[in-house]
This record gives sequence, structure tokens and C-alpha cells, in this order.
Amino acid sequence: MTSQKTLLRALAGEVQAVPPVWMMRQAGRYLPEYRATREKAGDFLALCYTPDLAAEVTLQPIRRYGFDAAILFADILLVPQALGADLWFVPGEGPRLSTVTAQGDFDALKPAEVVHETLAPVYETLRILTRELPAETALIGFAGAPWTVATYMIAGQGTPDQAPAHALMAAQPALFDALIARITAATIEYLSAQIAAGAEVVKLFDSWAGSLTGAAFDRYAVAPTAEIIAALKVRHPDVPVIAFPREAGARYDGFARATGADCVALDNAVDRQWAVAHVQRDGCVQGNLAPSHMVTGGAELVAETRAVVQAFAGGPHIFNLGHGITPDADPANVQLMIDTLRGG
Ligand code: 1CP
Repeated sequence: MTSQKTLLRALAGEVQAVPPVWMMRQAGRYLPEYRATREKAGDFLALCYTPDLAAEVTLQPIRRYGFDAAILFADILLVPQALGADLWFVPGEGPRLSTVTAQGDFDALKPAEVVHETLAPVYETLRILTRELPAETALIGFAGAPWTVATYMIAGQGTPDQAPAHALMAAQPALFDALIARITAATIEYLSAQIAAGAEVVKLFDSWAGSLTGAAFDRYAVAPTAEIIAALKVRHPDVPVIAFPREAGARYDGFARATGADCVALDNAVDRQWAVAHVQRDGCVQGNLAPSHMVTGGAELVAETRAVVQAFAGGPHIFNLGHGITPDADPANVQLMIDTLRGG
């Protein structure tokens, strides 16, 4: 039976006159109601681990804009925490973690099977959402891809060039491979449990895939993603997977075929005509509108929204940004984008 959910239809390959729409980071600091709930929670991690509040912020952008999909409110760094890393957020700066740079650090990590002990509240958030979402809204679960999660576990924070992770890869390849394998196994556990709790689609965020080149891209962006998708497809063959190898450039070509992803999310650096010929030929694509338009708005936002829709109109397409919406975005611009999409 064809789903009434437009997002699931696009993921099944259907070409729709009006593409389904959602936004990366749609629950976030640009929304006053998010800031109010976050204040109530205390800090960011408390928000992630309090199911009622995490479900509330997931629902806020659905109520305000009627997006075609809701994305679970959580963070990719909950998996390292579930594996035993210390995790905290420095206000105004970002995440901090205890690091994995020596065999002893790795040996202290927990096995993949026990991540559910820490992540159980996330599954409860999904169960709440399955009850509270409108019937036409799809529910997306997610995790970080192993390479991106590893960059944080090795450096202990975000790093523009991921240099510490590249250094460990070169200096201690066996340790690096073991870490990727542990994250891969934990991610299979985590996403399987998200699906069991109600996620209808899952997305893998490989935000730092762009710093992998050549054989390293195959080994650490393609292979772990393919392994996770293959394992999920055994357990849940009907649940589509979106992969986001951000800034992969020419390596977007063939990524869906090499990994088994049902949809590939495009960052805003990808040329649209190129993507039609080299990525959309393999199936559904998502994304590409530059998040900066949500700050600047106006005629340019309208024109770019139409350009994205027109470029991808010949195949299955999910409208989205090329990366997350930023805290300085104007909520009115999001409405303008949606009116442009749905109103013509
Ligand atoms: O201050 C706040 O309120 C926290 C800001 C914030 C938010 C809203 C962080 C901290 N995480 C999140 C939620 C989040 N993170 C979601 C929720 C669903 C959504 O609405 O999209 C998702 C999918 C993520 C994924 C995530 N976290 C990624 C991958 C996607 C991407 O943006 O590239 C990454 C790299 C993270 C790590 C992270 N968490 C938070 C920050 C500030 C960062 C980035 C740190 C860095 O710059 O390296």
C-alpha cells in the first residue's frame, strides 16, 4: 500500500509535484519556543535525555510549519557517551569529550551491546512521538556515521580539519580501525532500537566525510555506512536510510550504490545539474538549499527555493537545506520557503 506520508513516498522513488520538506536542525535555537523549553530543561544534555521535553521540541517545528517529517531530538554524541566517554557542553563553544588516543582509552570503552542502558530515554522519546505526531508526518531517527563520531571521540571536541583523527589513523591504524568498528556496532544497535521504538526512516550524518579522500573515503566513509545499512536491512528491510556524506564532492557519485542508501543528502556546495546526472540517477536526493538563505530571506530565498525544486523535479526529491539551519535564522523565512514550495 502506498503511504500517505509524502516523505516515505519520495524515499520509495515516487516523483511528486510538490516535494516533501523538512530541515536539518529544524528544532533549534532559531525558534523562541525551543529556547524556552531548553531553559526549562537546564542544559542541552538534560533536554536530550528527558523524553517529554525532547518530544516537545521535536514537535514544535511540526506545529509551527507542518513539515512533512519530524526528526528525533537528540545528538550524534550520545553514542560516545553510551560507550563510556565523558560528554559535556561548554555554553557558547560546543561539545567536549574525554579522548580516545591510546589503547588503554579504547580498552576502557563499553561493548556496543550495552549502549541501550544510556540511550533508553531516546527510545522513549520516539515512542511518545509515534503517538503525538500527525498521521501525515514521518518520523526520522538518526545517528552520526562512524568517521564523524570518531573525529569527536579522538579530538574531544569539534576540529575544523579533523587533524587529530587523521593523525591517529596514520600513527595507530589498528587502534583507529578498532574504534571505527566499535562505533559501527554501537550504531547498528542504536538505530535498530530507534526503529523498534517507532522511527520510520533513519539518517546517518557524516558531517566530516569531506576531509576523507581516496582510499580513506572508501574505508571510513563508504564501508562503515554500507555495513550499518546492510545490518539494518536484514532486520528492517522496509525502513529507508538517508546518508549524508557532507562535502564529499565528486565522491557523491556512486555513494548510494556503494552503501545501499535509499537517499543521499546533498550539501550546498554540490552543483545541482551535476547532482541530477550523477546522484539522482541512483534514486532519491535530499537537500542543497544554502542555510544562509534562512538568515537573508527575500527574493533570493524565493528564487533559490524554486531553483532547487526545478532542478530535481525529474526524479524523487526531498526538499531540505544543505546543512543545519543556524541560530540567527529568521523563523519568518522558513515560512516563506514553505509557502514558495507549496504555493508555487
Ligand atoms: O545549544 C543548543 O541548544 C544545542 C545546539 C544543538 C542542537 C539543536 C546541538 C549541539 N545538537 C543539537 C541537536 C541535533 N544535533 C540534532 C537534532 C535534530 C534536528 O533538529 O536536526 C541533530 C540531527 C544533530 C546532529 C549533530 N550533532 C551533528 C551532525 C549534523 C551536523 O550539523 O553536521 C553534529 C556534527 C553534532 C555535534 C554537535 N552537537 C551540538 C553542536 C554545537 C555540535 C557541533 C559541534 C562542532 O561544531 O563540531
